[in-house]
Amino acid sequence: MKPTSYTFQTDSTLNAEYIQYQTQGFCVVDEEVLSHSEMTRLANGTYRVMAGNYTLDHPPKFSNYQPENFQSFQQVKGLHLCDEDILSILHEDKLVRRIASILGANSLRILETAIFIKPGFGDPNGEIPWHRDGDYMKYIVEGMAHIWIPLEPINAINGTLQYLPGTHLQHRRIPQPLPISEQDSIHEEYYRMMEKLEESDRVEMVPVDIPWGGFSMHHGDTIHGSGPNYAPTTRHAFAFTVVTEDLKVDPQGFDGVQLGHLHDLDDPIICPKIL
Ligand SMILES: O=C(O)CCC(=O)C(=O)O
Repeated sequence: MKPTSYTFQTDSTLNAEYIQYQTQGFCVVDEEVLSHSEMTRLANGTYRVMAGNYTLDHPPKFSNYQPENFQSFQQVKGLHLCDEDILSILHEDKLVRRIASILGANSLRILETAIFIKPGFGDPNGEIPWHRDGDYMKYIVEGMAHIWIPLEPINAINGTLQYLPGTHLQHRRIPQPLPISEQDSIHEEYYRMMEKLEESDRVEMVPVDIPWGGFSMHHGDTIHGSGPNYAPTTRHAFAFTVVTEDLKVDPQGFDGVQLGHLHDLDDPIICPKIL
């Protein structure tokens, strides 16, 4: 099956986004929810943290970022603890209410924040292999979602996120991707997974187009990844994880991220309430 470029139309009734999220396991908001000045503040706050300048006097929880490394995918986590502007943008009413409406949630708390830095010039080391976030966070059983805000307008050329729709649903939980370290490339792995399936069970690979100020959201069990960035510039995407009032935890569940989330859930500074 040939991958196709795909952009969801945002319906004027927000309920359509809720249905899309429930049935596809992701939702793309391809319109300016955050304004030009809010995006500038979010981007500048992120670049400040990457440069080691923390307006909230706190370093990130995790970072493998090295400014001289233009060849591999890098990430920094826990940015809302470091920068005032980042924290304030994540409280923006328009953003928070849109996320809540997509999830059908009444209350939201931030569990984690991250910046994903992808090198340009089509470097294959910039690829993010197919994975389910939930596989690394088995201690969250229910009530979690991931929001991905590209800091540059993004599409299939500059390393956008790609989803395999419907793969969050229990009866569609095939195919399981190979472990990240064993995948050759997202295209090869996609064809390997799909060829195991009957034609009617195969799913499209969906690269998302998002303008500046828009975002995408995915369920913890939705398979996703991202391809190379062919632009001559580095690609930056800000992401954050929220938990809702439906949160259910399993303290014995596998913790592949080891950032102390279970311990911090009731800490209003580390996991602030945004709705
Ligand atoms: O930024 C990327 O390319 C990958 C991000 C990702 O895997 C995620 O937000 O869960």
